[in-house]
Amino acid sequence: MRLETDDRPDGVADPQLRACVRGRAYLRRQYHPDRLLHPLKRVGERGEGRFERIGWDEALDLLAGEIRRVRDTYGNGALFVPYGTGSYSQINGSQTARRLLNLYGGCLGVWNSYSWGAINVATPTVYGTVQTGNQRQDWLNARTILMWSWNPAEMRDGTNTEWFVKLARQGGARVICIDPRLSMSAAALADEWVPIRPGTDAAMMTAMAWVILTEGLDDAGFVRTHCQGVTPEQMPAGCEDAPSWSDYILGTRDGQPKTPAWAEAITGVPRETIERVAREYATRKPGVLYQGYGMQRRAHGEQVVRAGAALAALTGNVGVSGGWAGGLALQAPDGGPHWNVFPVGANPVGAAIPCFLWTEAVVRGREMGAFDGVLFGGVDGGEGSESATAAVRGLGDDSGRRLESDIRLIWAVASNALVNQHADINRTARILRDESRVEFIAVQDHFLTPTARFADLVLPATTHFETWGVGDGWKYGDEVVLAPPLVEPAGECRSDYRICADVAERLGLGEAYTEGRDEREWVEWALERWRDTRFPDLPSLDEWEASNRGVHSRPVTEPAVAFADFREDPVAHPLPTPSGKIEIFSRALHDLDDPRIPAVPTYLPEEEGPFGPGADRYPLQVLGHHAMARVHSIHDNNDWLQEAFPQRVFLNVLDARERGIADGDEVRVWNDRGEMVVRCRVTPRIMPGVVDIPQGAWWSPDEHGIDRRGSINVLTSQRWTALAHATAQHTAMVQVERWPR
Ligand SMILES: Nc1nc2c(c(=O)[nH]1)N[C@H]1C(S)=C(S)[C@@H](COP(=O)(O)OP(=O)(O)OC[C@H]3O[C@@H](n4cnc5c(=O)[nH]c(N)nc54)[C@H](O)[C@@H]3O)O[C@H]1N2
Ligand SMILES: Nc1nc2c(c(=O)[nH]1)N[C@H]1C(S)=C(S)[C@@H](COP(=O)(O)OP(=O)(O)OC[C@H]3O[C@@H](n4cnc5c(=O)[nH]c(N)nc54)[C@H](O)[C@@H]3O)O[C@H]1N2
Ligand SMILES: [Mo]
Repeated sequence: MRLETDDRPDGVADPQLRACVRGRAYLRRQYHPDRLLHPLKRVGERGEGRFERIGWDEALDLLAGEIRRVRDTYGNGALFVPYGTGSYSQINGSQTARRLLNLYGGCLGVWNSYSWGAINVATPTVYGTVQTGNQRQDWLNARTILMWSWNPAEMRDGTNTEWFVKLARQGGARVICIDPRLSMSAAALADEWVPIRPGTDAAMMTAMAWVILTEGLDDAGFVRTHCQGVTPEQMPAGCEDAPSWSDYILGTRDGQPKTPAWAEAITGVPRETIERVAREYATRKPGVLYQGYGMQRRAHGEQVVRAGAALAALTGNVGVSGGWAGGLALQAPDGGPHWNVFPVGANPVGAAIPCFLWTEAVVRGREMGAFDGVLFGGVDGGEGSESATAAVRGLGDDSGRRLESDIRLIWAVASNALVNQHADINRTARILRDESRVEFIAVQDHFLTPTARFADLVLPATTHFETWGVGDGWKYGDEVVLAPPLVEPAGECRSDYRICADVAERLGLGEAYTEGRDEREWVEWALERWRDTRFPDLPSLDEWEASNRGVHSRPVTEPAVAFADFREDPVAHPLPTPSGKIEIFSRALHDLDDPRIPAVPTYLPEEEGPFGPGADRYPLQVLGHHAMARVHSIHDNNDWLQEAFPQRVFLNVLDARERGIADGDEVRVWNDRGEMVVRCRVTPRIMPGVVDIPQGAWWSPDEHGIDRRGSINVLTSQRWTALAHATAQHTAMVQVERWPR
């Protein structure tokens, strides 16, 4: 079989979905000699990776039997399907297992994501919704674009997103990239790179606000009519004495004006640069301050989200064409192509943990309540304003309710987040090895991943080339993508849907699960849903198949602008916030009365950071960016991509010289949580004091437990953010030395 890219006619309203390097290299993965071909049962110790081949009947009996046993012993709340993004097809991936367990009386739910944990919760505290984005075509109207912690040239943020930035720049926008790394985006898309010390962006943003306020560059009219809490006159009733955002910026209460000089010492960005970027953003309007997610996967991730959105409001860039409100920025007005139509059903257990806290739910589930971010009462699922707002409400009010059980059974479908993608791998591995905690682990994947090595039962799944599927454009773009089976399943592989249907049969739920449909009929079912909602012209599946095309799109001729009606008339079209305005001061946060969750956007220093107590032993900040070679851990075993993008520890020339390290040397990277030995790349494309280990390499410990492949999560920590209970994986400090010493 050959793979080709989309070659429909091209244009701004309806661009071709141009294949990325990972897509083009997919055949090497599809026909990989290490594909799982048969069900496997563990024979060695858990995590050791020794298995024996078994038949499908034995495998399905075992899984169904364990689900029943654990349910009967501990209740449905002991069953758990972890976060997993491996499949973006409606009828494959983890939702197929969720549907089954929900029919079987439910399971412990998850909400939020590893991707957008903090931004998903922080955005509604400002705007009341996560649908804060204009459609990308509108970037062509921008005059300034700040790519803040945003790297779309390398990380796929909707197909063609980087192309739209390029077009905007060709049309006259000035583009500035603010990132500790001279990323591919900084190199290829930007006029200027501003390196910044990781975790300090909120300080630079605050100093920009200082410049804008003290030089009178703010849009005072917009602030007066559309915002809450920028100035002391704008405080909500009952909070008149609390500090407003300008009190914080000007230092009227704490005596510290947040000047560019103040921020320079924190961020490492020269004060003149901060002043210039502030003036440019406030005067070269309209402007986009795009908030990437790298900087919110950190200890105080919520603050940087709120600060960036506040800058957009302060400069009146909200609700205008060419502007950008900031925040999570799903497309207005309806969230864009980002839906799950496959019916997982209601979860009778009615409790969902923040996805990042699953190891906590293994160790101390029965102690976990709303203060741990647990949502009770039926709010389940991934992202969304509803769950985010419910979580904030829940923090302040502990009803005394707890989870009914610790996690006792894990069924991981399309997930490498049990081990590889979750933080602090060595800790996770210790927890999973203890069979007195999680009693049964089933993993469904294409390869024996680091997660699958911890399974008691491994089930081989088909790839999206081997079964029916259908997906959408993910976040930006407006299209439905059909994925028909193109090749026969490898070995004995079965689709996720078929596996779940067969387990359902054994639990007496066969008919309830399938409703009489096979994979193809569920695709038809999904198309009908979309035809009734967003894509009225969607062909029938028969017609679509006959056309021999894979993509159905809805051209964007008049790009939507988020909050345009609110901008026009804030009284007639209030925001879904408590005040109806943009809440720079949030009363809901104020009422939490927690210094880690201030009511106005605030720079909070990271405890594990260059100014923190451990910096003498571990002086370097470590990041793991989303790299071109992989989708997380997917493709780590793809030889073409490995050849083009070998895994390296990226290290600045000055840091290397200080340690006697030369380009290409093996280096040891370590902290108290773990260590690795990998080759390094010495480069000026990362700022001094920061090292980058692209996330997603498969954890490969040697006999001493030292990772030999560069799997960053041996170094990251299980710390979560205060408000969202979101992952803070990018906040970690390490030391580096030449290896062998
Ligand atoms: N090729 C590829 N594309 C992907 C993925 C992939 O694995 N591979 N994963 C997809 C998924 S699921 C997601 S959630 C998204 C993730 O998208 P992001 O989270 O936005 O990606 P990251 O690479 O983590 O971070 C973006 C940039 O932020 C920088 N950065 C890190 N910390 C800081 C900081 O403190 N301050 C500043 N200013 N910059 C910082 C990094 O150097 C990086 O260049 O990507 C999606 N697209
Ligand atoms: N340090 C650090 N850690 C991170 C991040 C970071 O920035 N830094 N990013 C985080 C983010 S944003 C995310 S989204 C997570 C991602 O974490 P995961 O969702 O675990 O993502 P993947 O590593 O891509 O693992 C997906 C697995 O699904 C399998 N798979 C693919 N298709 C199918 C299918 O159709 N069926 C089945 N059964 N299996 C399939 C793949 O082989 C792969 O093993 O990682 C998080 N971890
Ligand atoms: Mo993600």
